[in-house]
Amino acid sequence: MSPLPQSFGRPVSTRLSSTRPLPALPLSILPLSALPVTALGLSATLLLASCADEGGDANAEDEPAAARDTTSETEDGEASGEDTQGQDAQDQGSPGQDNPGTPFVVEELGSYDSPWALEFLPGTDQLLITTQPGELVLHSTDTGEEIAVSGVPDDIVVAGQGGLGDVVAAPDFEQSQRVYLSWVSSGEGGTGAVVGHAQLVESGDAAELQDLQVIWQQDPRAEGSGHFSHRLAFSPDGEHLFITSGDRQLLDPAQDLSSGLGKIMRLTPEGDPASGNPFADQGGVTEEIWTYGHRNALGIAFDAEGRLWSSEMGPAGGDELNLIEEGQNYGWPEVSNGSHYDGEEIPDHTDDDGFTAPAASWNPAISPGSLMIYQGELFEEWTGDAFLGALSGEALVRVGLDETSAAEDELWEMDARIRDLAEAPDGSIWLIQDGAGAQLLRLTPAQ
Ligand SMILES: [Ca+2]
Ligand SMILES: [Ca+2]
Repeated sequence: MSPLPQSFGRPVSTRLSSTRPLPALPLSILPLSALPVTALGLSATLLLASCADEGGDANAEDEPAAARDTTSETEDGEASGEDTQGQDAQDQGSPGQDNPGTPFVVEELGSYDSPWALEFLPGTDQLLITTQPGELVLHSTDTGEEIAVSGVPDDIVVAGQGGLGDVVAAPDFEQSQRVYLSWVSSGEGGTGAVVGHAQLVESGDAAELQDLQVIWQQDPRAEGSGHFSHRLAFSPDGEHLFITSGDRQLLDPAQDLSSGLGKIMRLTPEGDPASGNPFADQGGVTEEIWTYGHRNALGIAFDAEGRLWSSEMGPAGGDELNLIEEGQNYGWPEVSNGSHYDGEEIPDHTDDDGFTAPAASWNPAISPGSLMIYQGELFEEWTGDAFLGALSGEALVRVGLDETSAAEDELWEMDARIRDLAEAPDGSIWLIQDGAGAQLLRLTPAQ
């Protein structure tokens, strides 16, 4: 494989995706001369995409025999960690680095083993960090001091894409000190994501979770260790908890309203189906469903106007950013702007196929592992924009949003898989890399 591009945070200005209703522009038909600065990055992405196919095949034995949507142990078919980080990656993220032409300065603030989620705790100077193997770390943004939080769930299954997952603060965190966590556990039928809440109690230089209660269980469980999704978001009014529930690489359940897989759920803060859900009259797990036809939605976030967006990892190509609206069917696995890993084409989204098309899509894949919608003012040009952290794409992607459409505006190569991102209270943007030795990064405007 050719070496990956060496620049760090290099700006790439071209648009790789379309705005609805224009069809996605397949990069493969662009003449080489039409590929600007991004050529290196695109080539690398294409190369990685082909590796992903091999990874999928090589690891097929890990997956259910019935599943054809096989990938290796990470969501996007890539090996995580050192294998995919260029030799120079560690050298290029030196604290306070300011690359000419890049609108941000990058500081490295710590190193973690396979981190998964970041959450700034309202009313504090603290950041919570989860790691897939099951650590919960309280990081002081003032001093950099860290506390390992005790009392994390003791039934976490760490395998494949499974482990400790997302963390969000309850809407009333400043009064309740309640946090919500997702993780993977096992039981009859296999593994599945669960969501629970607990009180985060600090005393002196220690912190622990107390009164941990599981409030939601992905239904059904399934064999294998892929596509749990289990990202969490609260509605701005604090009334509803949204959970992404992946298709577990089983594909067809995403279209089956009697299955809880391949869905986005809308619940009360106590984990019950929210009243007014679109399929509530069908009972059972169907009562929880807000939208369906999803594959592996690893990002979910509200914008300042109260619209809900979700990023979704597609198969070979076909990554999506979707505007999430009640009762809509987002098409997986019937339609996708990508293809199956074995090369078989899946019909693309069209205007009249009865499915809700993505607001933006990517082909080749960037593998969005996270979504944040920027509401700060420190980066004054970016208020209201969506940011995606790309795993195989090893990039930070900025997407302009309007009421129903979206278009990629900028892509900065970060030379490392990006697992999650969050906006700090001061408007700085924090990223965390993926895999072993993953760095916590703080981005502030370049002077
Ligand atoms: Ca779709
Ligand atoms: Ca397709």
